[in-house]
Amino acid sequence: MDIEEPVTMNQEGLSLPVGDPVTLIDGAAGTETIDAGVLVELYRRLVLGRRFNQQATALTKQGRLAVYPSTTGQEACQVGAVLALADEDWLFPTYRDTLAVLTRGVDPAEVLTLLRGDWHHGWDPHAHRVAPLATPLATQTVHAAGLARAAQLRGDSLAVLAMIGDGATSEGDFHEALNFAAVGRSPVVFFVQNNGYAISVPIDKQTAAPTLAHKAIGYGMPGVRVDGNDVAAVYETVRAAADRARAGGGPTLVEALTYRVDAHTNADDATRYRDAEEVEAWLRRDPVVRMENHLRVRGLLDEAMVEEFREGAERMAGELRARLSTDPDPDSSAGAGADALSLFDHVYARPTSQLLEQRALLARELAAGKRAAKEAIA
Ligand SMILES: Cc1ncc(C[n+]2csc(CCOP(=O)(O)OP(=O)(O)O)c2C)c(N)n1
Ligand SMILES: [Mg+2]
Repeated sequence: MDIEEPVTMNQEGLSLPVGDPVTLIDGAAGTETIDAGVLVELYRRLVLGRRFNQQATALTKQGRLAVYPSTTGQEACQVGAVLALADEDWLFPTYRDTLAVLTRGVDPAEVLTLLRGDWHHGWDPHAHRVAPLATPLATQTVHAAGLARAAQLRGDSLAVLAMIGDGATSEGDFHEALNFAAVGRSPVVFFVQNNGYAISVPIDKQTAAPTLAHKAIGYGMPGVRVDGNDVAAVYETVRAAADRARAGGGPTLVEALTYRVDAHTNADDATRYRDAEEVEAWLRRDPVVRMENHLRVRGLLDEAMVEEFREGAERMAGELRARLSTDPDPDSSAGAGADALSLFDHVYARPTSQLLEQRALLARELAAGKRAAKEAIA
């Protein structure tokens, strides 16, 4: 059977993402088109991010954090993509994107609230236009596409950055979100951090596509590959995609090539599924060192600035350690007047009978617990 006429696409001029990923800091293009102040700020944020990861990992060892998915090695992705956003834009992060949330301006202790094991996620999403960290894979992509569509219908000019891992691109939600955003030409930047693994599953077991960026073409949006360990390249690529989105050009899929230097979380042993040489090779492409070297060669960074940024990161880490080393009171963590029963407050606008039953059960348990404690003291 002959294949008939080619299908007419709604989008003109889409081409497959072939060739090398976008690289600026040690590529031919260079960083001259980016403001020097922005470049230095990108580096300062990388230094803060590296220290934030070290501190959060230490807090898991002290039992102060329940779990921490480290972004060591992926700092350029999270810093570059978020600094590329405008104030009016929205960010939809995953559990791995704590540094992205920090870079958006959320208080460091609030960033870690969920990972501390609290029942709420810590910050007001509207204050910085940052949605909660999504643990169920790819669910944030449909929320992002929905918010972008709503903004379009209301006539608000903004872009939405939906962050996602390589493994999560196999979820149905990812497909639905890309399709929905492309059909509506909604202002979304889908930003995949391809760090090579979904826990122990390597990327070649995840997809048969030549690259993750190729998937964009099937939905009718551009797909771009970028060096995810080059903070300037990530910044420029996401900035261009977000500008395009705000101008009505529709969504873009960006695949950033990076590496998760630490294990999946503190509960994982990565030596069981990858060898030391692979890790070493990526350490030679460390995003913080690469940017530092680049800025020094360009004469934009000196020893005093490096020292100042390190001291700033040290102060942030010290304050974070102090704040997370106090014992949280589980009955008042949601603020004044809140207690364990407030768990039931935000489930439904009108609680179901089962929920009311469960609430009453917990209320009886709590009262019995208090009585028992009083008797023990008496
Ligand atoms: C719907 C769903 N299925 C399974 C999981 C369990 N899970 C947590 S992280 C993870 C791997 C995700 O890998 P990737 O998307 O590459 O992100 P990374 O952790 O590498 O940043 C899996 C399978 C989950 N959280 N949600
Ligand atoms: Mg991954």
